Amino acid sequence: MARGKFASKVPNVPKNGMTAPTTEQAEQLIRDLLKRHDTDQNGLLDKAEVQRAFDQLGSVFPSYRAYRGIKMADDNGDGVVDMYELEKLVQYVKNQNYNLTN
Ligand SMILES: [Ca+2]
Ligand SMILES: [Ca+2]
Repeated sequence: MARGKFASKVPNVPKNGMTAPTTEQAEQLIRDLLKRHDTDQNGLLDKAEVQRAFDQLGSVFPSYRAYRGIKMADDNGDGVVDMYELEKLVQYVKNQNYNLTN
């Protein structure tokens, strides 16, 4: 692992000026958070589970975000996010710039 590479990456700096986690850290935080919300542990995130994840992230419209996030990530169109589609949902969440340090 070339650790030095990360130093040249500019992380998303939130407007409040606090130090943001690196992109990789942020993605890992989001991934962990989403997986924790697979409450029935069937390896799939349904809308209710994704909605609770957005709720925890502080989304004002967790229901809307869950709908949009699943629509974007759901490659096979079964209405739930599997662990292969999870990475797309991670990207979606990351692009919303939630404060992940809470
Ligand atoms: Ca589930
Ligand atoms: Ca799917």
